[in-house]
Amino acid sequence: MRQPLATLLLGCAGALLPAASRAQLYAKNNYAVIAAGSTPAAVVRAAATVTPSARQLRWQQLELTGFLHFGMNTFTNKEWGDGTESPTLFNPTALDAGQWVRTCKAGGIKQVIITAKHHDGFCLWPSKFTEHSVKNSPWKGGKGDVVREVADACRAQDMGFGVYLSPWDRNSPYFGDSAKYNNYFINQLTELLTNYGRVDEVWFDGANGEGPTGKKQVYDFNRWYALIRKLQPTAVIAVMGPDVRWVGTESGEGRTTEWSVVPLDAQRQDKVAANSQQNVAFAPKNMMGDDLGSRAKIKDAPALVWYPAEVDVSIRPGWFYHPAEDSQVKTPAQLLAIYNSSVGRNGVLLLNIPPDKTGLIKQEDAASLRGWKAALDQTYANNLLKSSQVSGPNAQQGAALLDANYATYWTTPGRDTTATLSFALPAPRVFDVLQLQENITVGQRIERFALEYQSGTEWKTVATGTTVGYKRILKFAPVRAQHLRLRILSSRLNPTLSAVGLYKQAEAK
Ligand code: FUL
Repeated sequence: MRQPLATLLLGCAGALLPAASRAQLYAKNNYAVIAAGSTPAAVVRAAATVTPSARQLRWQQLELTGFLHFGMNTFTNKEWGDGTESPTLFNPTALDAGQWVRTCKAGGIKQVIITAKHHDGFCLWPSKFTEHSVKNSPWKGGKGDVVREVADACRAQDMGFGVYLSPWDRNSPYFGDSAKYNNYFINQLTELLTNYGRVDEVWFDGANGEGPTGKKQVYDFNRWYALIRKLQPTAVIAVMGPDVRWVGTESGEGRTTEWSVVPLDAQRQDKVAANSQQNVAFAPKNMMGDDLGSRAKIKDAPALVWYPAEVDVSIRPGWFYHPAEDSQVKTPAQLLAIYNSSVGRNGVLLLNIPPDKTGLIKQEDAASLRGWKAALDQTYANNLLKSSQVSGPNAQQGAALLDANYATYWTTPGRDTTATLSFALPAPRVFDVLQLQENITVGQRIERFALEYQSGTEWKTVATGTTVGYKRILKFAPVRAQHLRLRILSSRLNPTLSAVGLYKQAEAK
């Protein structure tokens, strides 16, 4: 049964959203309500014209964001604290948020998120609403504010700034007393959203390890979202939020078929929570369904939303710093593989780099980030298609495929669902990476494609893929060729491409 829009859009938690809050939560063309009796073809066309909001587009174009897990767990050497830890344990001796942001920036990261409050409830800022915070720690004589230091460093270094605020709070006496805790949470959010300048991302974790006999807290998400939209209208709200979807794994591997347009059901808070961490014995979670937005998945959806994937993974085995993991920092080559399977699969990578007990990111992590960035820069410095001759439908738009401007793009003249673009290089070249970008400002459309090269009189397949979205990267065994063709084998509406590139992947050292 189809339902009216009012009950659909984030009415999922049970509440009915008034028109004013709906307008605040979603942007125009950010969702599509499917009329009762729509044909499968009409649903597919509707899906092809859902587009990101301005805040989602900005976020997607960052490609690389950083997570800074730092807090009480750093000092107790744990992943999940239980909230009984004494604030006196928090005492970094050399904390330098400037170094955190610089190190992330040197790795190509464009925005960082600080764990302002993790599940143990300890606040990295001197919240007026609890004693469980840095204000009762020996650090800077109780006058310190980690959130401020990170926010200031981001502003000084032209980096985006985000906050992680755990809904699950194992310290707060209000947790489980729903109305009181929601007010407490609103007060904390207000502090974070009003005292630190612009906030670009608010990250709500779905984790909750209370178990069946534990405290039952009903979060008033819609009230939290309305506050964020009012105080920080350009911030994306991630995971337990309407703008950014958790990809479903903490491995760094996104789906090979990743649609940013999915049935609205994917935003149901109870579903997100059920798929999040629930076990106090911490283990990275893996909750990947293979595909969320194919024709089969959307055909009966009452509404579709632009809800893109964020791939979060730690540079170390744990989210927080542990000395025993110094030898297990991911190598530049591992980070490169993660880049290909996250950014290269229509996702944004959220890479966690945890500062240590002194309050600094370790040299091991910084060196890996530098090596990774050098390999990325070297790989993508030279698009081998740059001086090729492009032929096919609307070939006069070929320059748009090869320039560095995302906003300019190629498309077919009609409402085609297939197309072939041919590229003739001045001479044969060796490559092992294909990179494609759709212009998502008009929608995500491509469903299947193949890259082929000419070998004598034959055309041979180099690689095939399904979705493209904001960015798709395919890595394959090196091929030497001069004549290539990109075949779009299926598209929901006339396909668009902002960029096509062939590269030779540099070695990561
Ligand atoms: C999970 C949390 O339980 C982990 O501690 C970590 O913060 C990760 C990013 O999200 O749900």
